[in-house]
Formats: sequence, C-alpha cells, structure tokens
Amino acid sequence: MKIVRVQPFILHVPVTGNEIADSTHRIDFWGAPGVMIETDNGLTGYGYTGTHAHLPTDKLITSCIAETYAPLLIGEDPRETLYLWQKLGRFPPVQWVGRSGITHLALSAVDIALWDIKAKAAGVPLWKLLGGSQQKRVMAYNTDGGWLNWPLDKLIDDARCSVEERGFQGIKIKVGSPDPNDDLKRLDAVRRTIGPHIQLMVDANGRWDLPTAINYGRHFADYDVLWFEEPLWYDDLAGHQALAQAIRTLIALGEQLYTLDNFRDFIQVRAVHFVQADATRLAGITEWWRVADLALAFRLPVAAHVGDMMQVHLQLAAAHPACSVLEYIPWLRECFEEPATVKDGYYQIPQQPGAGTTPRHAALAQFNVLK
Ligand code: 0YR
Ligand code: MG
Repeated sequence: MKIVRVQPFILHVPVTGNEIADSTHRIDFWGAPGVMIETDNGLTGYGYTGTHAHLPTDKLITSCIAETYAPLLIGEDPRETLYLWQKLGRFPPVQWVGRSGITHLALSAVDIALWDIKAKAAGVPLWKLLGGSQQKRVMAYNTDGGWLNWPLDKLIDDARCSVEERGFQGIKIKVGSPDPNDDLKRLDAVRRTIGPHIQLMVDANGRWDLPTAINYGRHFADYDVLWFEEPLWYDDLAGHQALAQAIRTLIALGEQLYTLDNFRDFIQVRAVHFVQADATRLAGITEWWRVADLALAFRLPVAAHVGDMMQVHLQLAAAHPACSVLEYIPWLRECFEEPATVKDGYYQIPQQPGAGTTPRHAALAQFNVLK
C-alpha cells in the first residue's frame, strides 16, 4: 500500500451558543486544520488538529502539511506509522525550526490520518487495533458549560441541566475571573446545585500566578473539587510543583504540552496528577500513547484533553488502561460520520473501522475554508 495524495483542509465550525470564553480565550468558531491522505488501494485516512479558527495561523499548519510533509509521505506505506513519525518529526529542517507548535500540530494531523488508514486497512475501529475492548467504560464529564462569559444564573441552570437532564456525572467550570472571589462564589453556587455526589473540576486555563493559585486554590477542597486544571502558565514546571505541594486539591494539566519530554518533566517531579495528554497537540496517536504509558508507569490517570477533538480521543480512551475519563465538548461533533455520543454519562464505543475521523461530505462542503 502506498500514499498517492496528501490534501489538507481547514474546517471552521461555530461553537455552541455563539461565543464562549475561558480566562484566556474568547472564541466563536473552532478550527480543525487537517489532512486527507489517499492510498493506491482506495483507502482514505483523515486526521486533524484543533485551533481557534484564525485562518492565517491555520494556514501555517496546512502549508506545513502540503509543502513540507507531503513530499516526504508520497510513495510511503501509511501503515509504517512509527517510521513515518520519525521521518517527518525528526526531518532535520523541521527539527531545526519547530519541535513543538505549528510543525508539531501538522504532524499530529498526519499521524492521526495514518492511524485512520491503518485501522481501516485492518477493518476495525482504532481502539480494537490498539488492543482495547467493547467492555471499556469511558466516563464523560461536561466541559461545554461553566464558561466564564456566562452569568451566574445561566451557569447554575446549565449545571443543573447537565446533571439532572443530560445524565453527566461530572462537570467542569472555568475560573480566572478578574476578581477570584467571584470564582469562589460561582464554585459554591455550582456545588450547591449539583449536590455532593457529582464530580466537579475547575480550570484556570493558565491564568493565575502562584500566590493567587495558592490563596484561592486552597479553598477548592471545601467544595470537593476533584482537580484544579492549568492553574499557572503552561510551561512553569517549578510553579506547578510548588503548588502541588501547597494545596490539597490535585493538579491537572497537559493541554498545552506538546512533547513526550514535556510530560516526562512534569510527571517525574510530581507537578501533575491528572495527565491531560492531547493527541492533536502531542504529535498524534504515536506520541499520545507514549505519554499514556509513561503516566501508567507513575500510576497517574490520563484524563485526555479533548478541546472538542473527541473522535480520536474516544478511540484512545477505549484502548489505553490509564484513560477512563474524557471531557465532552461537541462543537465538531456533527461533522463526522460516526459522531462521539454520550449515554447515561458514558461514551458509546464506536463501531466503524478507522480512527473515527472521517468527516461527512456535507461537513467538508459546508465548513472547509481552505480554498
Ligand atoms: C477554548 N478544556 C479547555 C477551550 C478548552 C478551552 O480554548 O477549548 O477552554 O479546550 O480548557 O479543558
Ligand atoms: Mg482545560
């Protein structure tokens, strides 16, 4: 089997309810720069990464795919995923300009498309190719809620609805308001609303400094917060390590870490408890799996970051023993042939061959902004 065509695309899809905000981002569209890889035996694989739908930036990713990676892929066997990951990711000119960021996001999209082909060629969903099981229970917690741009009454209504009507057994809310006391008020109101038995997480999206995170984070235990996510600037290893020792609430991070080396550094100094590896930031399935194994070796759970890249993460969670919880953000959901679906608080295990990344033709026609 040989790769004969590499064709990038960029989906821009509206987020739920016009606009969402966390402490750091305010967005109305989600972006999925991705790639379609065709083979000489008629199989087609799809992979993508996630962005804030800023077209000039998204084009940096797709031009890396089209101009740098495509020539390295044409004629290769797409099933040789480890070899191709190395060939692209360690291609000296790429290694020189970007071991994370744009080139790495582009490599994610390519790697996922290759695994999609590999699973389609085997005639099984990716989770089965990776050794997973139909019996695996993957809990969903709702993150398409708790937004910082929502007033208190909407926050509370949505928390109640998530739990009582939609069946989620866990939810996450954003913190990082201009006045952190407002965050504690919102947290208190949400905990009262959902009662003591629902998992509740908070996410500061990297906003706070260490004193703020210690001062306010130490109150989170009063509300039985399961984890405090991205409290500090993403790369601040020593800060997270100090925070993990200073407060009782456990630390989650990883959605802005790009490499196995980044995760090793955080994990080995115990600066993280819930490992939020994201296969669309780490370079694909290949590097995600290495991080998940690393977490397993330290007896840490992987709570994969999803953004809204549920399709591929559901496959991984159904396979990897360290991962049994995933956030739920359905912005891209309708774009796919077999959309990730939650029932009674748990994800349904997908059945179609591949990585779950095959878009509907109509979605490509409607949302592809790469002309
Ligand atoms: C906006 N999940 C997150 C949104 C979300 C972000 O970038 O996607 O809040 O990915 O932090 O845990
Ligand atoms: Mg987050």
